[in-house]
Amino acid sequence: MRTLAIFVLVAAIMTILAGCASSGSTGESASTEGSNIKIGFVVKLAQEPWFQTEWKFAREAAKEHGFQLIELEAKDGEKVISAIDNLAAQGAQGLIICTPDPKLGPLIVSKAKEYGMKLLTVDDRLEGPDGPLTNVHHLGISARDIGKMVGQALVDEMKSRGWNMSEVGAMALTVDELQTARERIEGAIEVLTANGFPSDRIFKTAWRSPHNIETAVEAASVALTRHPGVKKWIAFSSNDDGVLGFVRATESRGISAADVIGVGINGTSGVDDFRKSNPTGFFASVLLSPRKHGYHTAEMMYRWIKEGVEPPKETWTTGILITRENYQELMAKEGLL
Ligand code: FCA
Repeated sequence: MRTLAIFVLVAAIMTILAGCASSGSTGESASTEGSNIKIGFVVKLAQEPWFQTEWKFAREAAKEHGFQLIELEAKDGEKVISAIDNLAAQGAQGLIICTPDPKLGPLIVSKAKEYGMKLLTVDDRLEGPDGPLTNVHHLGISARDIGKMVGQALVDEMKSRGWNMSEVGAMALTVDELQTARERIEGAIEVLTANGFPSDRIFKTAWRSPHNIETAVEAASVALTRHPGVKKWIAFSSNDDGVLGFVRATESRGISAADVIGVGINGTSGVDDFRKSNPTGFFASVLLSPRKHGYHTAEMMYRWIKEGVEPPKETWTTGILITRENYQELMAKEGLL
């Protein structure tokens, strides 16, 4: 009896150890037998639901085509270097990356070249001293158009609430070092001002890295303190998290959700507010397509390595507006619920 108990215990420990070993820290997904194609997918901020969702779809492509996906996070230049070295050591032939800093462009290009890895950037474009590195294959969003959608959604909702624009404050949490973020903000401002929103009531506030909800709350709180007289707010940023930070900051100051209209971009974080039983100041988001950014990029890289099919130099994706009224249907269509 005692021997049997020890045997069961040892077997249980071995099972646990085997489980730990197979869920290695790089988060590799299973590969089909025989396939030796390995693709690294490096993102700048793994805690952000957007990047989790990109990975999830990339994993689907890996499963379907039978290649190995290696998921890594790189929050700064040093991490980018070690991630690429790590991928090379594992024999990866392709690198898909959303860089933590576009200025790392020349370094990333030369590292990929050194290891003979094919390179595809996603979301954030690499930059050199003279601007975007347009000869690196890239898939990103049509940032200015999506920014315009944000602006239009804000205008429409101000109208439907009967707000007088001259009494409203517009808060923009900005990431000026990132081209796609700049264009999103510019697009929104263009539509707001074209519809008569006073430009001197648009308050831009820098959102520092890491760009998560906490840092957005900090930036927004400071900015709110500077404008105590503003009673009604609209808010926009480069993504959902910036707007969610602003909304949380208004809540902690007791500003009513009825006096806040926030419109985000991504959909993947903002959806949490739509799920709350009472509406918050997070009114809408432009839902992007993480399937295209994750599955499609991984598949393009796979075909490039396997069949020599070069992806298009540039791919620009679009978005659709979601609110708490329609998000379930629209996100389900994207395979997101
Ligand atoms: C940038 C943003 C992300 C997402 C992506 C498409 O990387 O930081 O939140 O919007 O573009």
